[in-house]
Amino acid sequence: DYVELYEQDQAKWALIRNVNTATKQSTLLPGDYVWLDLKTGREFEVPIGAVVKLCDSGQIQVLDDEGNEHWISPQNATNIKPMHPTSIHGVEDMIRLGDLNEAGILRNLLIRYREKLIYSLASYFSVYVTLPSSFLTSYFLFPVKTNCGGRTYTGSILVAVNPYQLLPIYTADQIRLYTNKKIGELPPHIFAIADNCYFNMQRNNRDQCCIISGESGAGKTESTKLILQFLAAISGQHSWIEQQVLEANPILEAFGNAKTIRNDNSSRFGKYIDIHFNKRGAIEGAKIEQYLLEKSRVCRQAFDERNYHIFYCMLRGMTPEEKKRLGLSKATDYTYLTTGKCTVCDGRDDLKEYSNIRSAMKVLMFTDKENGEISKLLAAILHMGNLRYEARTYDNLDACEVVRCPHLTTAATLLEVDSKDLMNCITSRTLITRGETVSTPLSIEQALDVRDAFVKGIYGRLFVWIVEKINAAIYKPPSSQPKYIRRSIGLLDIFGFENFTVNSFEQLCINFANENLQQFFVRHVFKLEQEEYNLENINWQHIEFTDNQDALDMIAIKPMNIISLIDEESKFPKGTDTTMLNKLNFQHKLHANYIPPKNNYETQFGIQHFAGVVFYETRGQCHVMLTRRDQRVLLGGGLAGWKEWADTRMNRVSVIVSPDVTDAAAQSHSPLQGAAILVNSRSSPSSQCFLEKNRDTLYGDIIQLVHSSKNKFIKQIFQADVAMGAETRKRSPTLSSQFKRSLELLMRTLSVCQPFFVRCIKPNEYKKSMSDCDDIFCVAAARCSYVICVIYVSGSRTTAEELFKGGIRSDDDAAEIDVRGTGPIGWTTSKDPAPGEDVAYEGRSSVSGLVW
Ligand code: AOV
Ligand code: MG
Repeated sequence: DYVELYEQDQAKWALIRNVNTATKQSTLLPGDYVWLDLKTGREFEVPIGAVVKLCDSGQIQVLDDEGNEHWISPQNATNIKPMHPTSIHGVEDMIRLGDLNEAGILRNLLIRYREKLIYSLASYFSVYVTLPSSFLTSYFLFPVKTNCGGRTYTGSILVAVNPYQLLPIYTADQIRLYTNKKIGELPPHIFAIADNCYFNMQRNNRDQCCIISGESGAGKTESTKLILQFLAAISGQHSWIEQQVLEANPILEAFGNAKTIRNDNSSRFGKYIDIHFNKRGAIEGAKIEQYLLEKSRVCRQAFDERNYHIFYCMLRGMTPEEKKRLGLSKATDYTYLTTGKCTVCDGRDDLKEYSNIRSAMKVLMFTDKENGEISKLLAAILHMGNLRYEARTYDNLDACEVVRCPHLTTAATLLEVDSKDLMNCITSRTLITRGETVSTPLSIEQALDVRDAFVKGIYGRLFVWIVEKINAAIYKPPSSQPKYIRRSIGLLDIFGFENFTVNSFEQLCINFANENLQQFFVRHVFKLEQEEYNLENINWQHIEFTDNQDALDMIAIKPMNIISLIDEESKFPKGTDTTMLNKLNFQHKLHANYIPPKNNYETQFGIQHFAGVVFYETRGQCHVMLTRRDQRVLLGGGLAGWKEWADTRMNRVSVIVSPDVTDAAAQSHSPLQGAAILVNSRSSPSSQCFLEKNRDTLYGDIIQLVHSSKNKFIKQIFQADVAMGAETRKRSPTLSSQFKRSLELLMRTLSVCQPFFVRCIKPNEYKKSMSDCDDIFCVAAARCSYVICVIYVSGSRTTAEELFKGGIRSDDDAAEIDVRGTGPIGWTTSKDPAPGEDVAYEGRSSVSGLVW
């Protein structure tokens, strides 16, 4: 049908085109629709739709889609083109667009969105997209004319634009309406995808999967939940197991989601839910796979972001007695919950959520005892975060002590360890050299790192335990009945492509995952199709497409790939960020997808991903740190917000400049004032750097401490670590190799399924509903969602450098520091301090900055 429609449209279109070229603009009449290419020079520029209002003595007045009027003179006639009839009111399946280009797709999404039609289809049996070297994407039609082997279409991508409001389209009636229909029979809907998954599974006796992608806040998690809801409704009889599968979500979200600047309920982990169906097509169980929880969030959040929901819910929802038992008070009292200066989230009721979480946990068979143990660990984390340190010097070594306070003893009690042992563990480190054990003190910075690593270790393992617990309730091993093979539908809700001001190891992993998915998509839509057509001797026009195989090879597949080099360096005792970067450069500097640092000072490397270039910072975060000899903190002015946080953290001020400094923070804190020295941790031992993040190991002392605990639960979640022994632990798989392996497994699972693709799109950056549709309407988002094969460069590039533009001035003008910067987090002072040097500004009170 599509071919026919396409041909009809083409014929009409050719007619219009001929008429127009023959008579130029004179054919335009009021009421006609046109494309207007305004050439404003904006970054993401595409022609915009407009309607002709007046034609007056050669001039044409038009009203564009954004409501602006323009006068166009015939000289500018090249900027104006008639619109294809299909683009005027929009079409459900974008393959039908006569103007099948970026502008056409975007306008189609826009006008449908304005009518609250958030779903559209992009059938790809005949449309595909290619990305030429120019920025604008061009489109080719793929006319499949001959024998299609009985196929009506190859597949469709569902495009979903986030409505940011509850639409009345998810009712039981709608579920019934969409049950057992062909795609295209009813208006596009997420339920249509779910329905097709289900009936395809039944009809073809094949496993299905649904790959849901899009940038943060675009609606992936909500789409996943809607598909689950649909499947639960059509599969059956409101069984206990169905309810359990549905109730797994609130628990996962409580522990794995958080408010970020992009999404109030952002998933900070990836997940694959495999839903199993029995012979009769009823849900008989499910299995959840989780990927790479963002652990750093437990200790630190960017401005205006929160820690994981569970902490705030717990503090709002627990009874006073429960809180008393755990020594807890309110969210604002905890350092770990306030580094983003935000403890509440509009539109979220933490109190109500807490009771939902608790009841979900009941459904999934968490015992009261287990819940109690989980709360104890969460409380211990909060107490640990409130510990304060004081600097000391022993034998000329930098050392520190934990200031005696109730938090230390409470944390120790909750973890059921000796408080002295706990203190020793986080202020010193045992080294074994030539059979002798020596205890060396840790500096404040190292001590903070060790403590944070411990806390992240606890939370990460707790999360894994929770997922296992859920699986224990919902997963049923396949029955041993010989004839029947159980069928399943898998839903993949993974973190989208990320490109921040400063990107680190996590972004590399996330983007690597997205490269994999893109390759899967490309293979499925283009490569395999072509091979099949060749086999079937179908006459098809050669199509070009952007294959990201090269990038993927460089990142993780070919010998000496980036991940393997990072891994090798992580295992190498003398490896540092610098040696790692050198190896990467040496190996890949000539690769088309690799962008080496411009000079020896730069500490970042770039990768040309399918969705744009991303620069990865190999070094730890850079710090602003400031002390005065009398320990009085000098930061003031615009940094007030950060100061409080820093104050509670330690006597000295340490402000993390990046990547935590967000655009929002920059606005509210600029101009930054206060004496500050931007300190750069060139060879930081900090857990923030690439290699350390990849190693992801805990010191033996910590494991020893856990081993000594009387708390069975913590011992259980650390079981594997304790069992390992020091030597094996050193050789235990790095984070990236684990992640790579789980991705390989995932890709293998997906490759035997029939896939469906859902591309979620975010209409604006403000988490707002219909009224606020970005003027350029998410061109960037559309790209990122690969509706249009993507180029996406994340919006603004606020860097520490810009942030500190104009220099930082101290309260008493003690030192004026000119922060010029070489890279995004580069810095210089009027007198460059060397790492480790204590800089005092002569003749000016007693300001000093410590460089480390
Ligand atoms: P994400 O999963 O794609 O982001 P979500 O699915 O959490 O994004 O969606 C973000 C928010 O958008 C939700 O909390 C809803 O308020 C709203 N929303 C999304 N889809 C719908 C819909 N169909 N109807 C109504 N509201 C919707 V992230 O997890 O951050 O990448 O890591
Ligand atoms: Mg999500």
